[in-house]
Amino acid sequence: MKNAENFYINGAWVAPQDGTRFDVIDPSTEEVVAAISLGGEADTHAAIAAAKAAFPKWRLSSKAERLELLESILDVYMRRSDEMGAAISTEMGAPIDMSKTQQSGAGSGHLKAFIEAFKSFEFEEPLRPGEEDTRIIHEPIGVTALITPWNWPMNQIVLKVIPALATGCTSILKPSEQSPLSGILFSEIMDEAGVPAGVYNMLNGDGAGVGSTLSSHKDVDMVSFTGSTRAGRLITKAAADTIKRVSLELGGKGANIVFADADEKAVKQGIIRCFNNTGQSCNAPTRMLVERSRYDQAVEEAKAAAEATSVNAASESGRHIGPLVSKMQFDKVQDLIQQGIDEGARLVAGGVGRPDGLNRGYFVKPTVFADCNNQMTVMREEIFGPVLSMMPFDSEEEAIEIANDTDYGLTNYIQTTDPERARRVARAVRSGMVDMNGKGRGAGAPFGGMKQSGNGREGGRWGLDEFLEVRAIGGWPAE
Ligand code: TXE
Repeated sequence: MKNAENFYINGAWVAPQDGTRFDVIDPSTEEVVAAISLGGEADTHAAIAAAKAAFPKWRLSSKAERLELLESILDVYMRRSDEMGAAISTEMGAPIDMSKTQQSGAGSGHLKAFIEAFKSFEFEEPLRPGEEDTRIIHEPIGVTALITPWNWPMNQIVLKVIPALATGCTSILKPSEQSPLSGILFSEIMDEAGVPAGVYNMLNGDGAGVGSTLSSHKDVDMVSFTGSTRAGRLITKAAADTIKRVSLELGGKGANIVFADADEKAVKQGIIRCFNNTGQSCNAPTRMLVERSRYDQAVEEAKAAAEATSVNAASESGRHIGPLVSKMQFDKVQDLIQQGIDEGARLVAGGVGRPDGLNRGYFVKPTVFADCNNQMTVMREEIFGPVLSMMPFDSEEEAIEIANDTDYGLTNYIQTTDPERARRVARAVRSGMVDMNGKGRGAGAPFGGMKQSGNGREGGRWGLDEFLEVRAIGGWPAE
């Protein structure tokens, strides 16, 4: 990749001023596939200065001009979408076919949804009909720092960069150091699409260096972050002195409540959903709560589905799950599986160690624990691997109580054929999102969590709102 060691600042690819070298490792082979640079203070300050200088003009750009740019980004993105899928597959281990469809497709899907939301978004409006003399103006917040993770790299990058651009903000993207190749490719797409100099900037770096400098800098008006709850706390603290806006999308520990009357495929679909992307999704349904009369059968179904899940290198085509992203995540997941065993959860599939025949790469066995209780570590911590934890429940009230007994509140799942109960339970569980009976939410629906899962909402018109200040002006002269 030709720009791997450079940063995209002020409309040009520039060599780092005080960067250090960092190896990108293919998690399927553990081999170094590229070298990038991690920026230092001088690089970060240069990116912030470029975004600050570009803001006064970009803030005043017209809606038509911005729409034209968004459409041009979509065109270039679609042309390079397969290349994007390949880059993501190499850097974080998503199987190539899945990466081209789901990983890269998430980026184009969000882009399209933002374009639609943007077209109908009113940046100025009266307070209410008949009160035209109070004008409400939605204005860009200013310079934004966008810090993204490695698990769905393009999903997260598009969810932040595009609304920042569309609302008239300028931005500095810091992709995860674990998945920098897709961020570099995305910056090439932005450049090719004609984004004005300084309006969008990108530099690689780690959290402690570039991430914390961006978070604490007085010229950055907002940080939008997706990643661990741990890093979310550090960012919030680093940002506190400057009173900037901090929008967070953090971890999750979603419950999947399976009632006895659920569709017969509910358990199998729950496993597929939990293991997708090798379990590295903040909204994965990782706690399966099953009504007691169906529980034993569900455990058997889960065991069979886990054993039927194939694991293979990211470069292989076909339907399988790939490795975890890094040695660190591999070690973390192995420890958590061992902890599940030590705390007395019943291991029904998988377990510690690599799957047979895969001696290199960060591969994990698809694992199912049964007979858990909600105090066990495997029920409380976000594991971020292909690990499902199951427990039975006796009543609707108990299921809701278990689902809500968590520090997280991102997504919950409900499986029932009783529409009354579906509505009742959906209202009772405390999470930003609920998916029922295998159906997803529509394009552009708001994505985000409650409690320690975060405080922001991304996607569609809600994603645009995040990057806007709301101003109220009284005595607005009639037009
Ligand atoms: O994430 P980090 P890690 C969860 C998941 C996973 C765990 C650890 O449970 O097992 O986090 O993953 C930047 N200031 N999620 O350690 O550290 C970092 O450079 C500023 C959930 O890889 O949060 C990268 O760009 N930035 C999640 C980004 O944060 C900092 C997605 C994510 O890295 C920083 C990923 C700091 N002090 C992991 N420290 C989700 N919500 O989907 C780190 N970063």
